[in-house]
Amino acid sequence: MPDTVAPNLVAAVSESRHWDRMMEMAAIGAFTDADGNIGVNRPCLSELDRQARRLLISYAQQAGLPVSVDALGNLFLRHEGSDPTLAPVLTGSHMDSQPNGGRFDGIWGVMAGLEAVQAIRESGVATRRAIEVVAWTNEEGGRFAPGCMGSMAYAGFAKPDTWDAVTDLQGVTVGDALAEQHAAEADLPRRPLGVVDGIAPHAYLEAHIEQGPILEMEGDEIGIVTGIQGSRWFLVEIQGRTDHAGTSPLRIRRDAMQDAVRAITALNALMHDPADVLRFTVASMEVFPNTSNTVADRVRFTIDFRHPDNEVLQARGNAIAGVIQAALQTCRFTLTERFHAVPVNFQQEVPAAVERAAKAQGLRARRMPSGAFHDAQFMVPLCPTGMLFVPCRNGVSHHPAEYSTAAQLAAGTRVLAQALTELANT
Ligand code: HGY
Ligand code: MN
Ligand code: MN
Repeated sequence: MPDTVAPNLVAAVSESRHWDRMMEMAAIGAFTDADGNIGVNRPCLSELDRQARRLLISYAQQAGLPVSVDALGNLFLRHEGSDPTLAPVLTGSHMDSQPNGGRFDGIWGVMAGLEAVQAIRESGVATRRAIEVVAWTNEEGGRFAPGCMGSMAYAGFAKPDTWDAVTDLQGVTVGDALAEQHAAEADLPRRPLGVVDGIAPHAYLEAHIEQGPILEMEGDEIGIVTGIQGSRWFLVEIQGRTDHAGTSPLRIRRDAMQDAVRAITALNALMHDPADVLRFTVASMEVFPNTSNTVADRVRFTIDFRHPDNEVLQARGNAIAGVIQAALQTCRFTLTERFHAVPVNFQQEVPAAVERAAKAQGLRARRMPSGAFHDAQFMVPLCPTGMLFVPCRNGVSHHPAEYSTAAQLAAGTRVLAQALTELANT
């Protein structure tokens, strides 16, 4: 597509309709925090998730988009192209949120895809290829670890039943939660999981809030995402013995809490990076039996480790077990790797289409990597893949204060609509 704006397409993107729908969606799982911020807690495969999906389906029906769902619960809205023999272009993101999440992470990419496709249809702009808007199951990994289950299974990184036995904190398994979802959505047409008859998508473009401060700080309106850093998740369990806090001498204790502190301190040293590029986070911990006057016999904690350089990601990640072993004084431990996403660089086609659309629409755009992982990470081996970002206030995300304006979301959606149109006509 030449570097020109498709004026009727850009005009067909409705800022007010898009914002109103975003706020209607944000009401599902909404809560207000102590500072008055409105957040969202919408776990994957929950009743709230199903309410949000039903609302999305109602919007799709208004727009004339048939829906379908696959074995992992990935939900697809389809806009037919003029040539059904051609592979479709995919766009979308996720609808599940963090437990203390915001109103824009993930869901904006799904709603922007819907608004972009609806604008394409209302503007009469023709596309040779179909465009499918997808809502991926469990991107966050908050309720069930790991994240990106739906996109990993779709792209063939894992078999669909890989996580069936994984449980949430209430002991519900992924298998049971998925079965409940399928039963509640039995009216939706089922589609095969993943690439069918070898026909991979022609391209994948995901719209997402930046979740960082760069665009806002630099006064840019669109992020042309060049790639995504690598992420590795681990679960560590330190195993000791319970004892009475008042009677057991320290010299005989096998205190899982004390050894967990030693292990985390040693891991901080392993993960030290003066350049502050490496990301190392321990943010979830369970203590057993978790009473003040009984020595802990088990402590479970999570590791979220990220880096853009795969050599560092592999070397430091593979050193974790030895560092923990050396740090423990009286306990044993187990280490389970739950997520492993290598760094990806997007092929040039999709970022170039985003850049052309942003330029044609007179928007300030910058090329930048993503610190957050996304479903797009797993689409790269399948097809030309890319993402576009819009700014979010103070770069805040995974928090109720997460915020982007109606104008920012509409600008991102107009770029998405134009880039999707170009990709669907190549
Ligand atoms: O954790 C992440 O990077 C993503 O926001 N789920
Ligand atoms: Mn996200
Ligand atoms: Mn997120």
